[in-house]
Amino acid sequence: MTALSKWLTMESIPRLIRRLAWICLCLTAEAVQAQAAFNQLGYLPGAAKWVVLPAEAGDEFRVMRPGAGDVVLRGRLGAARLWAPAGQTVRLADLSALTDSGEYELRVEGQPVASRIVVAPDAYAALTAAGLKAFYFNRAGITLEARHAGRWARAAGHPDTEVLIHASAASRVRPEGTRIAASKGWYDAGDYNKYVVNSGITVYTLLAAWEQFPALFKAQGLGIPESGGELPDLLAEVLWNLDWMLAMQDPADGGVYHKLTNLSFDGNQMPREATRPRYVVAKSTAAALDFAAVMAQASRVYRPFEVQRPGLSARMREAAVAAWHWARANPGVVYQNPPDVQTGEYGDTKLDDEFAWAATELYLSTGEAAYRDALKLDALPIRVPSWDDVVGLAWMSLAQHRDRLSRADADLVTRRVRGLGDELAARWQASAYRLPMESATDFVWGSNAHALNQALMLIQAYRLDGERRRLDAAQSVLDYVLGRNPLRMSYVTGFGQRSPLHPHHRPSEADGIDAPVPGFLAGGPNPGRQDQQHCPVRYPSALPALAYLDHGCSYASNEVAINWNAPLVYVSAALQALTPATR
Ligand code: G3I
Ligand code: 9MR
Repeated sequence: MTALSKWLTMESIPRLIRRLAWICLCLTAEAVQAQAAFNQLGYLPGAAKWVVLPAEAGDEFRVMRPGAGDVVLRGRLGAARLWAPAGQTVRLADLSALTDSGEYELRVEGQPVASRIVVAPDAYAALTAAGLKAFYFNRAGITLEARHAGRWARAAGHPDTEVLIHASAASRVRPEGTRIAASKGWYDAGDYNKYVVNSGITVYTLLAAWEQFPALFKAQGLGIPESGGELPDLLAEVLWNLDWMLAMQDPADGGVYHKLTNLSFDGNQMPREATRPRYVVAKSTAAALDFAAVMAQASRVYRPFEVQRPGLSARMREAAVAAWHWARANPGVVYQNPPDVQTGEYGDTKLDDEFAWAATELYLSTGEAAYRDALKLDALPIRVPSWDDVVGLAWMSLAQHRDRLSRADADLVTRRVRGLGDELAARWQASAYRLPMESATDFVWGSNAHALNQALMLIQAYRLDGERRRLDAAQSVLDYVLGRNPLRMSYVTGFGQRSPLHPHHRPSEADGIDAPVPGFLAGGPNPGRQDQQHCPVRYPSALPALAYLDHGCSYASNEVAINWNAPLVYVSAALQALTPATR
């Protein structure tokens, strides 16, 4: 046997094809680094339009209509500067003066390839819709019909109508092994489990998008089973998860189970094939408080729909109050996986932020002074939110509902939110890449969502004072996840010229369809590379902004998750709604 045929026998053909594709991808990645990086979906006419070029680019850029010789914009590149997260020296081109809609060619001295730049008044409408539709694609317990899901139609799985009470969750009324129903909800991510803590920030962010931009969402048809029905699509989609969350509360004491899960992660299979028993596991303080916050918020959001959903708003409010009381009586129950449970932990040891957020939402929804008294506003810090640090969400709601606050509180809220906006905008301004993502600690597991949550806080500040640089900085973040990054990746499946093809998402991997389920944001570069030992290929780089692997193995850089898609929807909708038509 020749060496070649021996090698071919050892390597299965599909594996060989995958390897070759991988090599090609790496070569392409090398080549593209020498080109322009820009927002691959396009820019709104009135938006700031930054393009990043390699250090070797010449001094001048020209922009023309494709095929036409006339130069519509001419300018000089900024000085070459090092952007540490990628270890790259780059130059910036400012195309903001390009305010007429259409397609353009960007030509830069010394750069052989022209870049195609799009300016469009509805640049992010399809993205917002697809980002929301991704939640529908991740619904548990429902068949996705072809008329809604297209080629990603699939059979129902995980009905969760008979979930077991795990030993860690046992009570007198519900001993170990009791069966309860806790159906519906969204799968958390690439796995099929459902976690209350992560549902908290996710539901909040989507309902906040509704509270802030109702007109945009009222006009939107997502093509989900509820479309054309009694509720706007966004509220119908979110209710799918709220219904599940309500079932995670123990009616006996108001406590909330931390998660609904298998004992270990399902394999790479479709929902219908994954039939192992599921459990609700231990109550926790974080779950109770996140639940209380979200139910309080939902009770005010769904209140105008009393006719369509009689009693729903009141039920949510009561559920929120009961969970709050449980948390006050059990203030330090930190979740840790019991020894026989190996799925996502979402453990959180710092609970001050959850208490502040829940008190805030309860105060805004009930107006009761006791909740305001529980909120130590003067001493409350403000930070960019994440699943385990939700204090920023309290500030966001307070800013949105300033009219329900005392004058002194309203002034304090304005100062603090603007203060964080100043900090993020200053980082953006000083950055070689025009991004608030600067330090290694920004590039965490789910770094793309961290970037978008920075944008979300910038937008809160912009809504308070209209300072343009805050909006421009938020735009830069969306540009970053849509292609203005050193890998020139649009990190949203199905969107842009180069997007993730192999997200760590069980349906995308197991459905036999080449294209991944669309509209999902990949977690993004993560120098922690916690999955390297489970991957057959190496990460191309350990540098913070380059540590990304478009491979199904890479749950630490290429998974999808509901709490990552929510800020994508929020930021994309906010920029679409807030960006002035002209500069
Ligand atoms: O809390 C420490 C902090 O003190 C320290 O400074 C920092 C330094 O890296 O690390 C912090 O801990 C990190 C933790 O998230 C909290 O942010 C860990 O390093 C990091 O590994 C951990 O990542 C989480 C990951 O699960 C592993 O637990 C992600 O945030 C979280 O998004 C991810 O969530 C998973 C679910 O468990 C299961 N479903 C999929 C989902 C997405 O991958
Ligand atoms: O698929 C799991 C993913 O959803 C989680 O985010 C990740 C971290 O908890 O874990 C993944 O499961 C992996 C497990 O942790 C280790 N063995 C390989 C599994 C993925 O194939």
